[in-house]
Amino acid sequence: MDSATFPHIQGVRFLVGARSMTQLPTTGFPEIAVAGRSNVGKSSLLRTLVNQRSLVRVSRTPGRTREVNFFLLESKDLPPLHLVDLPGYGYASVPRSLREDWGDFVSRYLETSAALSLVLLLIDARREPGELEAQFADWMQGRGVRVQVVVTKIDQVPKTQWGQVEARIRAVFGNRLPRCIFYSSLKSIGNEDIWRKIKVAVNPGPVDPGSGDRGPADKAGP
Ligand SMILES: Nc1nc2c(ncn2[C@@H]2O[C@H](COP(=O)(O)OP(=O)(O)OP(=O)(O)O)[C@@H](O)[C@H]2O)c(=O)[nH]1
Ligand SMILES: [Mg+2]
Repeated sequence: MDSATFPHIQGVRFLVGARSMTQLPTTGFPEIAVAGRSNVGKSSLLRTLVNQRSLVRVSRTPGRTREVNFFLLESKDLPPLHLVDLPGYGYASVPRSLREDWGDFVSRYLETSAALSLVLLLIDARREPGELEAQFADWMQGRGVRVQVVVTKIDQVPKTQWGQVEARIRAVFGNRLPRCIFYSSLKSIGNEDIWRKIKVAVNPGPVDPGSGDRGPADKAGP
């Protein structure tokens, strides 16, 4: 799959910055959400993925994305879908009341959206993945949503150490999740891998046994 030609994007536009359940889009298009700590590179990933520098505001100061931002992506190769930029979590200096507000709404959205097809869970290559990430992945998988770990800012780590980064991720998530994707907005690394996951998530066909994907259909409990 050539990242320059897949998908053939016809249009991407900002739909809404939702702060409450009543503001969520109602079209039912599949949703691809980007989650992770503040400053991990969520907004950067989205604008690199769709190749539109001006699309999503990138933070100069962490904690900048405050709404659940919905973008409509139309392409020749995929059904219309929503890309969803979530507020970062774990940003300590945001006033507690605001954090709780966002938390409530964001949690309710993540818990209840029937259209949520895939969550890209971003982890900074230079940070240890923690309990928050593990809990988040369990929560999403528990409700049948695919989770893909994306290791961001991989340009900051020499290639000889990528194996160690992957081992640290595996130590936290074990085999519950498919292999992580290494990503860099700066160097445009990993876009193809992400599009491949999105394609599978919005067109769930038979599961490729080699892919390590654990979608809702193949997630039989013990
Ligand atoms: N070196 C490097 N820096 C990056 C990369 N992606 C993002 N950054 C930088 O990381 C900072 C945060 O990026 P954002 O995309 O705004 O992060 P975010 O997760 O959306 O942040 P919040 O909206 O605050 O939660 C910015 O200064 C970016 O320039 C990358 O691939 N490599
Ligand atoms: Mg952001």
